[in-house]
Order: sequence, then structure tokens, then C-alpha cells
Amino acid sequence: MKVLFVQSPVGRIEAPIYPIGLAYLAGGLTSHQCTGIDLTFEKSPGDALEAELERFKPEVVAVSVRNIDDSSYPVTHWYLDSFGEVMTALDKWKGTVIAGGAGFSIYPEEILSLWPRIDIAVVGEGELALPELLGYLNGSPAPAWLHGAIATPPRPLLKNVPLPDYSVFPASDYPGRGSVGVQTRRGCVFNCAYCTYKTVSGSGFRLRPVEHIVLDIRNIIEQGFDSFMFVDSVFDHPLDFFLELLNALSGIESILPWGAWMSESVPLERLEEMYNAGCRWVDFSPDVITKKGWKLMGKGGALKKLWPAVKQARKVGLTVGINFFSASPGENFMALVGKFIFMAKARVLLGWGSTFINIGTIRLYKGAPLSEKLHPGEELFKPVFYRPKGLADLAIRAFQSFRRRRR
Ligand code: B12
Ligand code: SF4
Repeated sequence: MKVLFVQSPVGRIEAPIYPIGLAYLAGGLTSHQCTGIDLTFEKSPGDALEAELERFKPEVVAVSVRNIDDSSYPVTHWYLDSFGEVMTALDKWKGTVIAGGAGFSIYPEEILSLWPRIDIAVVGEGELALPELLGYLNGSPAPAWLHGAIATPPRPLLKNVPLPDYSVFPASDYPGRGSVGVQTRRGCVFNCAYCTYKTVSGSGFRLRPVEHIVLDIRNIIEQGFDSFMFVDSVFDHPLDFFLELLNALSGIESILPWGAWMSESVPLERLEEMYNAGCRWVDFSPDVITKKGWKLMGKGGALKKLWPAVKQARKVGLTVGINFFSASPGENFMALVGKFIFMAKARVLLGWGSTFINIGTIRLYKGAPLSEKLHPGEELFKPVFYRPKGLADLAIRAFQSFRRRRR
């Protein structure tokens, strides 16, 4: 069949992100004729899509909705406005529309009720589901996991997931640090109170065979990307897999610079090995700064390991990002002050231009434990935040406004 992959617009002030979700899907459709269009680059996404429909004449449009909003407080960007333009363009077209994606999978029913033009809404991972759906459109029996317009396919073992096909979206369109992702595991064993990851990808890690990861990275190098980023929840868990992967990365000649999200429990001596294997930046997400906040947030590991890990990462030459939340259960104004002090200390002592601190605000999503506690049964489709109160709210508004002006 002729399949057009469409990335619903994601870029605004942030750099465009390579649509790896669609590249993974394309990897599973080698017996079909596929091409892709990333509407992020188009001034008028609807017109650009209409032109591509006319040119390529697909039978199926597979559209990816990566983000529904940018989870930013107090000013939130709503990506579904531009997705609406995509849907309007598809209204006039006669083929089958299949939609899916990371943001989409949190709110499939809501998006489907706003845009009934979507024929099949896929919740979760699509590599093995999409070929089966195309078979169904070609006359094979309906998969058991297709319920009306909603498809909830089982989560695949990653050894069965084919290598991504990057040819559908040329690397040269996506310059910049870490604009392409590499995924080495899905799911997460941790229980952070605000997180939807377990609902979407499952509890417990599903690991990708290391030899597949190496082939994928070699392919990324050949395609001409200038760096990559591991998009896994926590790169250093489980430890055995982390060490095996690190060893394999060290053996890839001419590896590109890469980055990853780490836990504060990373064995310190491994940070230098990471640097030697091509790593150039790491991110930590402690989220909170007090023991009470740590416990209430359901974090694994230990807060006291954060500073030594950050210090060691800087010592071996890595650029470090540290992510906090402006408020969380058990933390408000004084904790926020603590986060600003941490920011000043880290930047002054460890390098102003190489240590970055981000203070975001928790966007509550359906399915996250904290949302179930505070807003039981609510959809939370339109953004609702775990907002800082009083002085903390004023401080974070001023801080974010300063950052927006600087950008
Ligand atoms: C890595 C990541 C990032 C990295 C990206 C780095 C990179 N080079 O790729 C960084 C840090 C830059 C980032 C930034 C942002 N991110 Co982010 N990010 C993620 C994360 C953790 C993984 C995404 C990923 O790469 N997955 C791996 C690929 C293979 O999977 P996938 O894209 O989901 O595709 C699969 C399925 O979704 C499905 N699928 C996808 N499309 C389609 C289409 C069809 C037709 C079908 C059938 C199936 C299908 O099949 C694919 C293969 O299995 C997700 C959380 C998550 N667990 O998904 C958040 C997530 C996508 N990000 C999110 C957000 C909010 C953002 C930001 C807006 C944050 C901000 N304030 O700036 C920015 C936006 C950046 C941008 N320009 O789009 C939210 C989106 C939810 C929402 N509110 O809309 C998520 C879901 C996290 C969350 N729960 O809050 N992000
Ligand atoms: S926020 Fe916590 S639970 Fe969610 S993916 Fe990251 S480590 Fe796992």
C-alpha cells in the first residue's frame, strides 16, 4: 500500500525533533511504498499536506501526534491547534487516516471525539500494529485489539521491533545537538508520582538487544546526523544492561557525540567511561530537593547522591542539565529557594556555561498516580498544573518570564 507518514507540527521556539516514532514505524513497512512529511517545517501545514496528498496519492495517512501541549506553566502552548489544521486538510481527502503518538496515546478518546476524521486511533506502540492494520485494510480479519476506531495493540518485545528507517525523513533537515533519538528500552521500574510513562509503556523495562542498538547507531552515523540522544527513561538502569551497552558503545568507531538521562545513583566511575564512549551531556531529574519531597514523589534512589553525581559528571567534562519542579507534595516556597540556591551553587562552582538548571511545573496527566490522588476520575485534557502557591508562584512566574524574554 502507499503510506504517507505525517508528523503533526512540533517545533516552535524549541528546535525541531526528528520524528523517530515514524521512522520506527517505517522500519516495519518495508513491503509497502512509504514517504514522509514533517509539517513542523511548514508555514501552512494544511496547504503543505494537501500538496503532498496530491503529489504522492497515498491510500493511508499515518499521522503522529507527539505533543498535545508543552506542559509549560504559566504560559502553555497547545499543539493541537496545528493538528486541527492537519485534520481539516484530511477532511477533503478520501483515504484512511491512522493516528498515534506519545502525546496522542495519553488522550486518544478526547482527540478522536474532536476529530472524528481519524479512522483508527492507535494507543501505544505501533511497529507491529501498523502492518497488521494495513493487512486488515487490505481484507485480512480485524485484529482482536481493534475496538471500533480505537486500537490497543499489545506491547511488543523489542527484539521483534525492526530497525528504524531514517530515509523517510532526511537527517539534513534536523541539525543540532541530539535532535535524533535512540531508544534502548521501554517502560520504567520507578514510580514517580507525576509520570504517565508506566501507563503508556508499562512497568518494568523491555530491553532492546544491544546488537540492534549498535546497528541503529551505525546507521545514524551513515545517515549524516551530527549527534544523538538516548530517549530512555533512565539510561543507567538496569545496571547490567547499562554496562553491556556502554561497553558496546565504546567499540563503535567514529561515534557521534551523544547524551542521556541519568539517575543520581549512576556509579561515579562510569561517568568517565561514558565520556570516553562519546557521551558529551547528561541530564538528571531529581525534581525535588528535600527528603520529604523525595519520599512523597515516590522517587527511587537517594537524593544525597545527586551533588556527587553532578560534580563527577562535570569533572569528567560532561555538560550537565538538572531538572526540578517548582512545587510538589511536601515542597513549596522554601524548597523552591533551595532549588535556586542549588542552581547558583552548581553554575558558579561547576561551570556557568556547562551546568544548566531547569525549573518546570508538574503538568498533571490522566493516569499518573498524583493526578488520581488530587483529581480522581478527571480527564485533565486541558492542562492542569500542580501549581506553586503564594510567594513561590510569584517567584516562578518571574523566573519563567525572564527566561521567555531571554529566548
Ligand atoms: C525523549 C523525549 C524528549 C526529548 C526528545 C529528544 C529526541 N531527540 O527525540 C526532548 C527532551 C528534547 C523532549 C522535548 C519535549 N517533550 Co518530550 N518526550 C520524550 C519521551 C521521553 C520519549 C519520546 C521518544 O522518543 N520515544 C521513542 C519513540 C520510538 O516512540 P514514540 O515517538 O512514542 O513513537 C511510538 C508510538 O508513540 C507510536 N506512534 C508514534 N506515532 C505514531 C503514528 C501512528 C499512525 C501510529 C499507528 C503509531 C505511532 O509508535 C511509535 C513506535 O512504537 C516522551 C515520553 C514517552 N515515554 O514517550 C516525552 C514526551 C513526548 N515529551 C513531552 C513534552 C511535553 C515535550 C516538550 C513539549 C517539553 C517542553 N516543555 O519543551 C518538548 C517538545 C519538543 C518538540 N520539539 O517536540 C510529552 C508530550 C505529552 C504532551 N503533553 O503532549 C511526553 C509524552 C512526556 C510526558 N508524558 O509529559 N522530549
Ligand atoms: S519520571 Fe520516574 S517513573 Fe517516569 S520514566 Fe522517569 S524515572 Fe520512570
